[in-house]
Amino acid sequence: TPGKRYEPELNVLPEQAMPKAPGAEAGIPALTKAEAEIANTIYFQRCAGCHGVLRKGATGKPLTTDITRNLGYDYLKNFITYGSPAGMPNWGTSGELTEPQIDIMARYLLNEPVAPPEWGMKEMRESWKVLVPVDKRPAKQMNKLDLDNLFSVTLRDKGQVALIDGKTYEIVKIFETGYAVHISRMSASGRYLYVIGRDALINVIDLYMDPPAEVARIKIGIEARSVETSKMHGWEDKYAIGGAYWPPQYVIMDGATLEPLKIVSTRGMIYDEQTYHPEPRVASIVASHYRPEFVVNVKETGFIDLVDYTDLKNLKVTSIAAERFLHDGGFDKTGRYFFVAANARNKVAVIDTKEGRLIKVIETQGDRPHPGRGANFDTKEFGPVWATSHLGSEHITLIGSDPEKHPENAWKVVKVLEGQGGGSLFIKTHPNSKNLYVDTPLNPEAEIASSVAVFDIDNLDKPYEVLPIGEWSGISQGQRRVVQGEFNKDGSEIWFSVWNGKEQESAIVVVDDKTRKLKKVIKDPRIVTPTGKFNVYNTRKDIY
Ligand code: DHE
Repeated sequence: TPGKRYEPELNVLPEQAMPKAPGAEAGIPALTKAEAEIANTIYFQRCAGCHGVLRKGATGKPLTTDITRNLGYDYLKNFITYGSPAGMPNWGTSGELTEPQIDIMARYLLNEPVAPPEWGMKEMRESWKVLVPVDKRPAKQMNKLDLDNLFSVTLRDKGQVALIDGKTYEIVKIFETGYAVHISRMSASGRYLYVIGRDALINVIDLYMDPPAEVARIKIGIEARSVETSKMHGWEDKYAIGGAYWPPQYVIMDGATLEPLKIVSTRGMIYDEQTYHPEPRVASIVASHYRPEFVVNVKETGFIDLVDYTDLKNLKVTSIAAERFLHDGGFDKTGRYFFVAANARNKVAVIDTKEGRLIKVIETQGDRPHPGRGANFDTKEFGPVWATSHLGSEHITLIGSDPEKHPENAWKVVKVLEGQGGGSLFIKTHPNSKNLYVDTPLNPEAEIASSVAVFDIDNLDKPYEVLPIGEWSGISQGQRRVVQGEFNKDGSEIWFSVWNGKEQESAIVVVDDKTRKLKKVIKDPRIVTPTGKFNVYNTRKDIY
């Protein structure tokens, strides 16, 4: 139905995506149709992000039946229950999956994966809804908010984002979004806020309205992680782009209405061995400031596609062979060079977005780099650097990023720091800050997961200070994972999420950057499972 609303509670796989009751092969335990539906939903919610819909593996190991049938039912059941030090969560002992659910999942993995359906223009247009037409929207900002200092905060397990005022710390408004909503990105002008859920639902919020309101939405696939908007001078706010995990594709849309204009499949050959991959998922996307192009990172095939949006009919895509398992990344401080982590390859690829070419693929000397957007700062010794922390080790890698004034250091690992441990996801600083903050939310030690390490940028050899953010939150129950620092507009404060279980209290802890002391704890019963935070100004200007 055209304009159908996609409510968060409907955010399980659509009916047609459910696998048929698998035909029992000799010795392979079958699932009833009801069990297959449960398994498919759990797989989508918990497993597909790392293992892929077709189970060919990426961040997680491949789980195709040639492998799972060798491992056998008991092994799979134990593995799901207890997890592994290599990063597989302990779904059973953590209480997130019950024993009957684990039994179903172990049997499910012994059966062939069933590909969910495709999602083309017809499905996109049916899901597309303009809630406020462009001519009914205000011509200028109608509210009194300091738009540039708002934060869009992911309330992960609620399928919502909270708009929080950066000065008063008040919640301005809460918006319903897609399932396990993932990231927020801003249009170049700062007017439109785009949010994408794991179920590939994109909502666009008009910050000029009083109060800010959702103005359009679309579902661009069945699973997705990334959304971005055109930022080139002359093209501000014109286009949005969404990248999907399933089907593996990206779509260019009208920026104001989300009308889908052009869908491009990413299926194709792996960059080096040149064998076909059926599920090359779209990971991070950034918008070039130097050319009218989107930089689209394709995970499994290892291509970085520079998508020229000036002529959608005669679409020009520069496909750069980089490295497999591209994931997240960000610009250097000039906005010209883009660094992206190929995390399962321990590498970072650097692109020159002005010249549209690969500069180098660099080994990071740590295990699975995971920068978020990374951190840019000037060092006395090496000049400007871009830095990443790692998922699998304590290393923080600094890469020289100034080929003009410091050519001897450019695109080289100039220094490796040691932080609190592995399990880091995000690293952050700000042009006005002298501190480098490193989180470790996935570290198995509760104390490390609930604190951050701060390095002194002017004296990187000085031991880091540990900020006990979890303790500062005043919350005593739960896991208190501290995740993703995000600065306010002027760089005087950094906000951290204290990410707890859905039924437990969570918080946002604001740290004064100069003194590294606690400034404010934002608590509200509506702040459930906060994770990513996106300051409007820093996000639209790519400041990090
Ligand atoms: Fe993310 C960014 C994918 C799990 C919080 N995450 C990204 C990006 C990708 C991605 C491709 C880059 C988007 C861009 O810049 O265009 N994330 C994935 C996964 O596939 C993965 C590993 C597993 C999954 O099943 O989804 C995953 N991510 C998580 C989480 O569990 C996190 C910690 C909590 C949550 O909210 O789900 C999480 N991811 C984030 C955040 C960003 C992000 C906060 C943006 C960081 C930024 O500063 O830009």
